[in-house]
Formats: sequence, structure tokens, C-alpha cells
Amino acid sequence: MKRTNFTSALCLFLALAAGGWICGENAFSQTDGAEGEPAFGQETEMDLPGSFHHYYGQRVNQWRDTERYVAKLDLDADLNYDGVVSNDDPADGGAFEHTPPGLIVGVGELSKLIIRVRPYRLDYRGEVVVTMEVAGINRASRSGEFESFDQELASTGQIRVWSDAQRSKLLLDSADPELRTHEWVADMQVYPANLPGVFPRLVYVEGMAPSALYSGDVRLLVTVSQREKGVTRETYAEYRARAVKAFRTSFDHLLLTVKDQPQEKLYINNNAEGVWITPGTSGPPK
Ligand SMILES: [Ca+2]
Repeated sequence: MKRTNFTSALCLFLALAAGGWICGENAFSQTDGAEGEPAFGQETEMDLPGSFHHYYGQRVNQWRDTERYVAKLDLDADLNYDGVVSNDDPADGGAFEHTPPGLIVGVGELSKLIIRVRPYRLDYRGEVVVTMEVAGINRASRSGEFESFDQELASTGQIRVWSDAQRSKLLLDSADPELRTHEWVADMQVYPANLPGVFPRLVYVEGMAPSALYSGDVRLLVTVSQREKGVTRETYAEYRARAVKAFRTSFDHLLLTVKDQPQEKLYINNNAEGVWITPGTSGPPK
């Protein structure tokens, strides 16, 4: 998404929320949250997963060069709280993913996220890797980064990401430094057959601790990248620098806000798809 669209969406949101606030640069640094609500904070560099992220080795103005992407990737959520995650509903994606509050989950509540990987290129060697990573955003700082992990823990909401609604496998925990990144690796033997079990089609995010200071203070980033066998996340930048034929990484991200209580829902199908899981259970609300 281009920055202009992002800013426009923010202005629209702010205009609605603040009753005609004049939007300028750093508009939401001026805005405080309602009573008892986390504040809006300011737009940060972490709101757009662009050129600042050295891991991906690409620039913001090259986003639309689909020719060189290895695949397209979408991360979708029920951002309009109607019990359906729809790829066709603008209210379930786009700017709503990237603008605070993002997806609101209650403490103990699970919400289903859908991951869509669409292969573009088959002529590659090595591996295609889907990576999911979680980070807290410091909305008191333009960079979005914290000075330390302890400061991040003390300032942001906490989420976990699970493989399924039964919480069988913990994939990510924003408060555990060992569980901030998860990779699914498919080598050229199986990609892009879209085999079930190779890449996740869905995961569940759980609210653990409320976003105390700012809404949209947790970011879930999903990428799909191509690399040679033996290359790791740590050596990826060096690999990209020497690779003769390397494909561009695609990404999508979602902002999250954790609240004490679940967001009110207006289900259009009685939550039949189990998009939302009641706190303390592994099933949909009764
Ligand atoms: Ca929806």
C-alpha cells in the first residue's frame, strides 16, 4: 500500500474519530485516546514494512514490481467483526490492517487469520520460505522501535499465535524473545504445489495482555521469500547481495490491539466459521 493511501486512510479515521481534526504530518501524535482507551500514538516507520527492514533488501518504490516476486502473500483478518474473513470485503483488509487499532482481540480470545500464498514464479532453485514475525511498535517514537526488549514488554500489549484453535502448537509469543519469528520452509520439490501442510492456510492469534498505552502497538508481519538451501534469516542479506537470480520478497502485515474485553461482534452467519474463539475455550462463542 502506498504511503499516500495510508495517510489518507489515517486522515479519514481521524476525521471521524476526532471530529474534523486537521490532518498534517505526524497527525496522530496530537491525538489522545478516549477515557480508559489506549491512545492513538504517532505513525511510525514500522507501520510500513518497507525499505527500512534490511532483511528484505528492497525499497518502498519497488513494491509493485511483481515481475520479480516469487509469490504474492496476503494476511487477512476479520477486521469488521462480522464473523467472516473475506478476501473480497475491503473492510477486512487494506488500510484497516495497517491503521491503528488494526485487529482488536480480547485477553484470552482467539481470532482466525487467513494466509493466502499465490505463487508467481516456478523457475527458482532452493527454497521458498514463509516467515511470520511479531514486534511491538513504540508509538512514542518516529522509528517505532524501543530502546530495549524490557521497555517493549512494559509498554505494549502481548499476543500469541497458535497453529489451531485448540492451541496445539505455539508459533509466536511477543513476550518470548525465542518465539518472535517462525518459518515454514518449502523446497523446490514441493513448492508451488500448494500442498496442505506445507504453508499454513490459517493461524490463530490470542490476546494475552492489554495494549496499555497505544492502540495498534503490536505488528504481525508475514513474508514469502526465496533463498538458496543453507541460507538462513541471518545470512539472507549477504545472500541477496551475491545472488545472480534472486526473487523479491512479498509481505503483508497486520496491526493488533489487545483489550481486556473482546470487541463487540455483529455476526452475519452466527460465527459458523469459528473465526472468533471465546476466552478460556477452544470453541466459538455460545
Ligand atoms: Ca469480516
